[in-house]
Amino acid sequence: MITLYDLSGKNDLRFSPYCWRIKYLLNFRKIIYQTKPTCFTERLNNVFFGDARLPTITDDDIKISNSFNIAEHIENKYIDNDKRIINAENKASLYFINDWSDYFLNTSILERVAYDIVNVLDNRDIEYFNESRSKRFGMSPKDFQDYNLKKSENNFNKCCNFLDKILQKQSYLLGENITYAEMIVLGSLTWGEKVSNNTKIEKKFKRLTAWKDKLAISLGH
Ligand SMILES: N[C@@H](CCC(=O)N[C@@H](CS)C(=O)NCC(=O)O)C(=O)O
Repeated sequence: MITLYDLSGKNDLRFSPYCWRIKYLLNFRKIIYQTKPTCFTERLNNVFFGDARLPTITDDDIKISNSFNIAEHIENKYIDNDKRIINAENKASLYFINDWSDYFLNTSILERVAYDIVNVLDNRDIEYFNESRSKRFGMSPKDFQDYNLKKSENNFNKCCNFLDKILQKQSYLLGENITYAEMIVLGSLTWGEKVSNNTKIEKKFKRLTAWKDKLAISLGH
């Protein structure tokens, strides 16, 4: 049985974009799994994790980290070759979407939610988060979010616009079928929604909204 070490916050809120990618894939595949709520500081200095981040899974006697590697493992182990949604034909495109989401979509979300995250953290994580993120942003999470919300450009809307444009041409991000690209992007959008009200998708992005609603059924979000 798969055990997923899943980032958790206050009141057991699960908010990691990368963990959601894996939960959406497991739901889509109807694979039974259990989650172990894990806060940031439980991962730190823990020999079980070492350098590994969340999500980390164990599956029987193996341990895997990094959402893309975990997704590949799940597909390769549990799904027949011809039905896999990560395969030789689409892997390069999936790498592209994965990196685009991490560098552009996730950054555009973080700009708008960095301080709101503090309010949903497990109490044990607040000091660690403030210190590590202040170092990364060069300012406190509060100043970082305030600064970005005041900017005239809204990078999150730019990303929504990009996704909406793709979905005007096709039903799913890579064509007419669900692939792991759906889980990647939906995981990021879910992260924003779980922690803040600042990344609601605007009504004008009709195709993106319809795509998200449609996935609620197959991915259980
Ligand atoms: N590229 C990795 C990123 C994983 C990642 O950064 N996870 C975050 C949680 S959302 C983490 O574990 N952060 C640890 C920390 O900031 O201390 C993946 O796709 O799994």
